[in-house]
Amino acid sequence: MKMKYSIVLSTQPASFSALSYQGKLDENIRKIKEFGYDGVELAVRDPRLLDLNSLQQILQNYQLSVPAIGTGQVFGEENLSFTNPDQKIRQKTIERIKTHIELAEQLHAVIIIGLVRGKNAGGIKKEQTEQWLVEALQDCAAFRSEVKIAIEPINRYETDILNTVSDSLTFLEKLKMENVGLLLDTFHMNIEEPDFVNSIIAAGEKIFHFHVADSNRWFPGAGHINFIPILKTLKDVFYQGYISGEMLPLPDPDSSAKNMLDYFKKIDFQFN
Ligand code: LER
Ligand code: MN
Repeated sequence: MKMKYSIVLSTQPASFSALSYQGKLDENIRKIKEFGYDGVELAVRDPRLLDLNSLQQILQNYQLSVPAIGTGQVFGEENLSFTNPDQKIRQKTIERIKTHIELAEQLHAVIIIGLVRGKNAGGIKKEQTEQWLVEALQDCAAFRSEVKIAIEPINRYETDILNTVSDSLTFLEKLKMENVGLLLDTFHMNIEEPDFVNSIIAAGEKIFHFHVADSNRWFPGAGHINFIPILKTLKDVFYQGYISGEMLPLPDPDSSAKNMLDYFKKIDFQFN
């Protein structure tokens, strides 16, 4: 089985550092295609600012799909989250994410729930925070049951809600929504998981999307993560989705993008 690869492009300039490309959709999507990627993951702050027709035209011209849509900028740039103690902000966040879900429906993409879940706020019980998160995700998941939503376990330095695969799987059991699964990211896994292989096996068919970056968040091959067992285990659990590069654009965006694909080409042939 040939793995499919994608890389992150932010549809607008943003402050998050692990973005390979920002803006200039036509030019950047053309490059991503030329490098040999199968898809482009879009990071979108506000879908209403996107010209969907022209985006679809560009995607069609270069024959690239959109495996996933990132939503972290909703929190990073606007401080909106599902667990803000202010009910109006929680509601505004749900409404915004529903516009992402409508976009995902058009593009057949998975919706990523990363930092938009927020953080535990001072003076609020953790059970309350979790309940707000459950309610928000149930609302969003029921809005379009055919759109998959992927919760990303994120390392402890970025949030204190759902850091590990194990906690996130327990959370999914509470949520009871078939169209909600997980996004595993090797950068976060390297910090939080006891073992890459066992965590991928535990998540199994709940893995809806997969981010890669090496231990230093550079392209795979630039740090000390061993991607060979990771790739092998994704194949063993019959992962059908994309391997998506969410990495620092270093030493420069194009070298990083090319190096990631060269690296995976080198290790992927071993399993075919
Ligand atoms: C987003 O996919 C991610 O991995 C987080 O580090 C966002 O800060
Ligand atoms: Mn990620």
